[in-house]
Amino acid sequence: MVNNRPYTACGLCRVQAVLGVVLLLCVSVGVGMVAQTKRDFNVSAKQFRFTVSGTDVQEIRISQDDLVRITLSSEDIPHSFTLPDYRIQKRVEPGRDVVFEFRAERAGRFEFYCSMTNDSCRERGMVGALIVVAR
Ligand SMILES: [Cu+2]
Repeated sequence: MVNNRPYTACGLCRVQAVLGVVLLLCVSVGVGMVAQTKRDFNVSAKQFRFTVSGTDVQEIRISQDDLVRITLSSEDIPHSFTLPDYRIQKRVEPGRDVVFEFRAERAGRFEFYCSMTNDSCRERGMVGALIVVAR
């Protein structure tokens, strides 16, 4: 019996430790799911419009803290996806899609546009908005 005591105590500690780890995992998974809503968009550039996921609206609507993944493509000439408020500047050439991700930490309406100057894309209408709805 005397010999069993340390073993029993140790077993109890182990059970508590396992429960603690399980609890910690549950909490972190739960937090992760709340904070990491993943949103996928296909942004296609063509003189002189952006097409967002097949729609004619040059808008990307998301919620704050979403993890946004954009697949950028061009249908004609080199274009860019420039979103200064999020410090994003991606250049894309036809047939060479660019994929990038960012977390929408700031809520608000932010303008994106094509910054290529040769064809004055921005002036001709390659301007859209990232709309981040506050949680
Ligand atoms: Cu352009």
